[in-house]
Amino acid sequence: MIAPARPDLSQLKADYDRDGYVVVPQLFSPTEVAELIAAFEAIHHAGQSELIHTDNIRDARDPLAQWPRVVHPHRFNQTARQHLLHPTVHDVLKVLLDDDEPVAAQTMYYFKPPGARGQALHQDNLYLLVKPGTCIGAWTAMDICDEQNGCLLVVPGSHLGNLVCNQHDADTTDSFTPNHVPVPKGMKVTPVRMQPGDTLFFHGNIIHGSSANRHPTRFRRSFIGHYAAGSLDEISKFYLPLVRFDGTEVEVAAVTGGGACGDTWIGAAH
Ligand SMILES: O=C(O)CCC(=O)C(=O)O
Repeated sequence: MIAPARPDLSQLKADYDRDGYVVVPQLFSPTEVAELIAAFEAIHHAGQSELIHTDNIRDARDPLAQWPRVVHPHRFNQTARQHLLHPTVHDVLKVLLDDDEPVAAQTMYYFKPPGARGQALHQDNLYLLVKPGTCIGAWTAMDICDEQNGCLLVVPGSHLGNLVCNQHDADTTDSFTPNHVPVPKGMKVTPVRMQPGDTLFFHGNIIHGSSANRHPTRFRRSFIGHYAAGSLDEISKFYLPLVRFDGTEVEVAAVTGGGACGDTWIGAAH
């Protein structure tokens, strides 16, 4: 097997600063992808995915009721924790964070089976409330992701704007979240097509989301970590304790409000 080339970190940083996101192809090896898929199949079949989220599920036949996403699996599953702290993810984050040592705040795993609704356009730092605003997501594809099965959508350059608290109603036939952030004038929604093992790094202020999985048979599984610069002052309480890349845990000041990405936002004491 040909080992994936080490990413050109200075080019990644330039692209990330300009667009608010960047994809590192094949950051996770086929073995690592297979380990994650197996771990989350087991979590699903053990019923550990029904943690805290209702996700505006309609009824028991809703694909999201049958395959609920998993939030914070690093708190109870070693495979999730180990991949959250992946050494290459660390190296990329460190460059994107101008050499600040990253800390991990959240893991999520989306199964997104055929027919599942997506997540309307939003900005993650409205949920994490990281201050200063250094929040970064690392979203790794477990399957081929494209427009048919509801790949991630980003609005390049939108990370340079502020958080938009005044949101609009979303189309809840396409999204399990009820609100969306409008696309700023002159900007465009761009689909991010990915292969299994590719990791998309995206800024906490970038407007992003996904549409429903309209493919008749393909899942769109993804493993997601959220991170911040270790010099942060505060974060929403939901994300504490944070985890350093050496595995130790750390507390910082907790902000009221925020919550798991995708939960209806209940407002924060800014
Ligand atoms: O995977 C998706 O459809 C949305 C994920 C997302 O918005 C996020 O990880 O912040």
